Amino acid sequence: DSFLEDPIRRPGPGEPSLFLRVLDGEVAAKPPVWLMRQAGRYLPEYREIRATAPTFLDLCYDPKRAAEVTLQPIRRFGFDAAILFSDILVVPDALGLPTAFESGHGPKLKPVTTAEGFAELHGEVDMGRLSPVLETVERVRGALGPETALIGFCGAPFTVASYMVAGSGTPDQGPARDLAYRNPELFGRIIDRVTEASITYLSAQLDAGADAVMIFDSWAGVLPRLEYERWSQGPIERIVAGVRKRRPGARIVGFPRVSGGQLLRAAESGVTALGLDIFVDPHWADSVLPRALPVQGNLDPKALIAGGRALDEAVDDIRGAFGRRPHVFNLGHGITPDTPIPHVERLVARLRA
Ligand code: 1CP
Repeated sequence: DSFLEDPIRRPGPGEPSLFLRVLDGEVAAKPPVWLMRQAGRYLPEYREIRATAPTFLDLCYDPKRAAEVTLQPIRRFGFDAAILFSDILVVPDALGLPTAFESGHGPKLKPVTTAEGFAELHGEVDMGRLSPVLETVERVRGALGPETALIGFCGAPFTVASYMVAGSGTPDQGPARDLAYRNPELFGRIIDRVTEASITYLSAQLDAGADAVMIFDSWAGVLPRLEYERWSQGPIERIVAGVRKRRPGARIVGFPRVSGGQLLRAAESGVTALGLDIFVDPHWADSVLPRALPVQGNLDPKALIAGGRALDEAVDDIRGAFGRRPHVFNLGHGITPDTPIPHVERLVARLRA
């Protein structure tokens, strides 16, 4: 494969992954780097393959093509980690909830708002439905050298449930928050079903060859303390414990998009490392988080679009803040389609200079 000769890669082909060493507690002189949503529309080679699949979900369930788009950013930029190409909403889909992605309109699911609606879900996640995703993991792991880690993922129960209740994206997950107050018993059953499914699904991804898994809790920040504890923190702790019971030592990265005290709580959930979003001040985070806890993040995707001096300054500020702890460089949110490819190259070159 051409990317094995890429001169910007460190460590060399066949050497152990720097990403995994940092998750295991090493402070690297030059941080490993990957970018959330790194397989995506800013890449012409992604757009070409995306155009051959009728829907986004078809691409997620096509192991050959999903593996190919997972590998594209590794070939082009030599990132230290690949992330499985899929979506957090394949879990509701595999729980029997009709799930679709309409081009340009985001996800559409059949909303679950009543006991009758909940009763239509499968009792357990249908792993047959998810077997193409696990085949993608196997294919990607087989194509990568040991110097590149493979990250699997799922959504956190609150974030996934919020789409199941609303049936689509919303500005602030109002429908899920209302249901959680109005009918906590029903909302709790949805959360529990997703929690169990996530334990099964993440364990299967690790068995298929994922080196680490990430739990995306993109919407936890809309919850006040008591609701956060009940619907976000508790279920994530159960996932961490459940996966580790099956897979002792499993590396699990949390991505709680929360602020202040809840970030400190998230650090206590048992995760191996914490992903930080763009609103977290890296200097503050470094001063309050446990000294040995690895962190990941948290460049503003807008700085990557801007490029030039603004990009360099933002990168150096984050590196400076996290220079004394295990740190994986990443964005604080997903890369967007309008990101110039030369700016991504500039970022990687600066981190490795
Ligand atoms: O072609 C298209 O229209 C599909 C766009 C797309 C892509 C490329 C969606 C729809 N999902 C994805 C991939 C995806 N989603 C990955 C792949 C790995 C990567 O390269 O990083 C991952 C990790 C996700 C995770 C995800 N999906 C999250 C959590 C992270 C985040 O961005 O906050 C969430 C909230 C989703 C739901 C989702 N899927 C897609 C969209 C447009 C959305 C957001 C819907 C909304 O809230 O309006």
